[in-house]
Amino acid sequence: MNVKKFTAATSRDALRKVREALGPDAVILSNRPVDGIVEILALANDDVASMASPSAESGMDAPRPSLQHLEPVHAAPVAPAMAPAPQSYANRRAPQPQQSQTEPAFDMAAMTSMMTAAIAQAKDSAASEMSGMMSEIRAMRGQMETQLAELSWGATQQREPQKATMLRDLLAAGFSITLARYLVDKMPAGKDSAEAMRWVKTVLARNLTTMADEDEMLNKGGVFALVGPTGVGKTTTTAKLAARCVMRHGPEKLALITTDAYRIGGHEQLRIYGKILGVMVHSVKDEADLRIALKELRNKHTVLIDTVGVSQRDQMVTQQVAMLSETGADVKRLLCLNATSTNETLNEVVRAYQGSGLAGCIMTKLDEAASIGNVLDVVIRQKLNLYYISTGQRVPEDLHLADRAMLVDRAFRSGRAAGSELTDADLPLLMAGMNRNKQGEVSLG
Ligand SMILES: Nc1nc2c(ncn2[C@@H]2O[C@H](COP(=O)(O)OP(=O)(O)OP(=O)(O)O)[C@@H](O)[C@H]2O)c(=O)[nH]1
Ligand SMILES: [Mg+2]
Repeated sequence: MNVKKFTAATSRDALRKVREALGPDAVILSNRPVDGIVEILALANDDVASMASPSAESGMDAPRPSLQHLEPVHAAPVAPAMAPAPQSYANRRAPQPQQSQTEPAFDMAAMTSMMTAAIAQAKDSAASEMSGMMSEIRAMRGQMETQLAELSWGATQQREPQKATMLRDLLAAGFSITLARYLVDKMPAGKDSAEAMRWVKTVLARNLTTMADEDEMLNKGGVFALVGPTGVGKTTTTAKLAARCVMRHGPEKLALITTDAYRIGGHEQLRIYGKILGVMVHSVKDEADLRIALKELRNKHTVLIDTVGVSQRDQMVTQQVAMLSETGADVKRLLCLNATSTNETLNEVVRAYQGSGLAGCIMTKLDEAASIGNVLDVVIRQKLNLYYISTGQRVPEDLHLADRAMLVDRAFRSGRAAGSELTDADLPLLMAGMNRNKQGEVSLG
């Protein structure tokens, strides 16, 4: 193999020299400016061809650097357009030429490209190592937080066992971990279990807002819409409320509206109740209809709107909220909360139906609920005004005013929810888990 060096003032001149000496098929090994002139290292095409069978020329022991490392033409700062004819590039892919010991520039080029490749590889592996380390650190941090929380709860259990008992009772009653923990954290130390229970019940009852005065509500009247997911008892509760209004003011002062115009027989249920009570039932199908109906009925003392049930996960909820808010009348929305639903579902329901603000809520199906801490929790934390509770299907008997102390008492009497199977050993774990996926904040008075 015979690597030759050519120098000239310009690349064009240097290439011309290469062509003259080695022919048009010469292979350019490097092309770079050196001290203001251009230096080209080139190989005759015949030499490259002979390298295809290196043993014939240089023997088996000769070192064979890969030709890929010897491709400085593109890397060189001189324009590649100046390189020779394309067929010669193909030849540069011929396997393993012998390295010339007499040409130091040859080694430099190989070294440079090897170093560039090595640096790029090192950068890649450093980046992936770093991200691996970061996720390990995160995992370790999570574990440490969990263990610290476990330890801290373990210590609390030892130091103040009545706090742990109280926590278990709250969870057993169906209250959320967030609220249970908040209460236990705030509970003054040194109470025995009876005192602790009294304290918790007092705080819960104090933070449960109920309709201040039914007489005032019934006497004042207005437009009320019962809203909520499907089957929670809106129509039944509307009928119960209608009966209460009729008993107070007679049937003429009341009007009933149903927005259930498209389900087969949708409005029939309310119509039957209306017939029994002697109250007209109006059926509306859209916002325009509702506007007209409310305008016509503006002389009524009370108007009750029974809405069609919409899942809290349905986009229709937003439309319904808008429909009721833009009627021109002051429509107070009362959300029916099914006491048998889970805490998470009820929170979702409130969020979906909140809109620009709910006037209040009605707890339904309390008779069917195994524990009622879940629904009390939502009413307390979302600071909803609890108008009534519904305890059965009978119209009008099964609708009652909400008695705060009675409801809180009942929560602890019947409470056999998820927390009921918890043991002392489970509590630290539960608290630690909660630490990691922090739920909504609580603020009670
Ligand atoms: N046990 C019990 N059942 C109730 C209560 N309230 C309503 N129901 C029953 O629940 C079922 C559904 O009640 P509806 O009043 O039709 O419910 P809705 O919210 O109007 O339902 P949709 O209009 O379909 O969304 C009926 O069988 C009611 O009798 C209650 O407080 N306790
Ligand atoms: Mg209904």
